[in-house]
Amino acid sequence: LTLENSIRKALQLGEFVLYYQPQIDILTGKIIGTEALVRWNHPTLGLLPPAKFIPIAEETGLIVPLGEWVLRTACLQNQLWREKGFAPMSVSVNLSSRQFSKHDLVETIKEILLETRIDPQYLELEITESMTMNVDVAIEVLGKLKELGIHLCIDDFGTGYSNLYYLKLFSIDRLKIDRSFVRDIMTDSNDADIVATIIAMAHKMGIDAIAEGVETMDQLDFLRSQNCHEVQGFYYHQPLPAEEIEQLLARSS
Ligand code: G
Ligand code: G
Ligand code: MN
Ligand code: NA
Repeated sequence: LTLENSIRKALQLGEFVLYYQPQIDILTGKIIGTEALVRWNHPTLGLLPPAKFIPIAEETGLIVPLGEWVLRTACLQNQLWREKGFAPMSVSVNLSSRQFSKHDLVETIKEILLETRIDPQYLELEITESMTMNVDVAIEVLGKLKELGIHLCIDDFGTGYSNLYYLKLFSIDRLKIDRSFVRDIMTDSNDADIVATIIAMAHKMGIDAIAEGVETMDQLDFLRSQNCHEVQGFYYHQPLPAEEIEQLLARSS
């Protein structure tokens, strides 16, 4: 069996699973959202990280059905938590450029919103600047997605070459500061300056900033001092299965 066929079969057999990494408001300590991160619960190889199958899924186009499954599952789970009475929180879903070139992305998302009854403002799509997409198509598609009321986030902010161009072109709600900058905040003054400047720029533009890869209290203190109050990282939580997120929510409510 080729890896391509294995992925196709795994989709049919329901072997993919979503983990969710909490996003925390450091002022309240509360979970304000999660990022959905896919894993493959492989029958013989165990739990496989995205790096093992997303690149092939992208090459073969299987990212389209897989991505649709991720979107539907993440929205359904988020709405389920809402209906169980937990405080509303957002769910962020990573999008590959291949999903953009597929013309019915907007229709698919419309269907998923209706079907899962998630309030669109609680769905955030994470796009990266490395996404090699046609700018005209992107403007059109992202514009239509915004009209649906969902939110857009630039992932890995700072690592691509056209970050600022994206901010200019698209109506972005949030940017996620790449963890490579956060990692060395305390030891590299260039990284500290870059992070501080990204946060200030975001605020000036009315865009939220979230820092990813936060692992230490020092990093947290620095971010707080720069008025960045949304963080994601091992300092708080690793990506967790839905059941464990639910336990966290139950404990904090
Ligand atoms: O889960 P992990 O922490 O190993 O994630 C590694 C990367 O895999 C993430 O940075 C993200 O870009 C990618 N990834 C995870 N889940 C998805 C998904 O559902 N779709 C796409 N396109 N990428 C994902
Ligand atoms: O940004 P992207 O969508 O690529 O990223 C999510 C990835 O980042 C996941 O693979 C997740 O496991 C990883 N991650 C999340 N928090 C941390 C952290 O605090 N430190 C490190 N090193 N990686 C993290
Ligand atoms: Mn991401
Ligand atoms: Na990232």
